[in-house]
Amino acid sequence: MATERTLSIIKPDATRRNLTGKINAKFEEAGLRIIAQKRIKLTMEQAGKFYEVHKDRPFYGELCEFMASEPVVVQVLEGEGAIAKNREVMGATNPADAAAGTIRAEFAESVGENSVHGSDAPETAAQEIAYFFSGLELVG
Ligand code: RTP
Ligand code: MG
Repeated sequence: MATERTLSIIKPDATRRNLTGKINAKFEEAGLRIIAQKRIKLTMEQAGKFYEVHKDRPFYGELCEFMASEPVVVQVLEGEGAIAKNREVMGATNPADAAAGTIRAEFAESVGENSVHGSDAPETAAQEIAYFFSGLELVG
């Protein structure tokens, strides 16, 4: 399997509870290397553009407000099959369905406030990484 990069976001419910270190430990234990990372506060406009794919879903407004409510940590994870591996470590969107030991099973508060985001495919990973990071910030 090829080395990949994926975009991860530690969401406001997790940064608020000081869970960044515990979540990063899960990534690193799974063999994902954090090759870029920064803490930022999204505007509503930036959150809306990031989640534009969901703009017609009923939860879109709530999702954007949540993502812009408090700081997030955006990061790039690198490793063998990083996109799928990250989603495995994250667990299912709804923490009630997430496998034991996953980030969402351990830390998520609800289906909306679910602690982490991870890209879902190579094309979206490339777009999402470019949304937050310049090439010079990616030190593999
Ligand atoms: P993400 O994009 O954040 O990594 O999460 P995901 O792929 O597991 O889930 P997705 O379907 O892409 O949904 C994006 C985010 O929208 C919020 N959501 N709320 N209230 C709801 O029913 C609902 N459904 C989704 C979650 O924050 C989800 O992660
Ligand atoms: Mg998604």
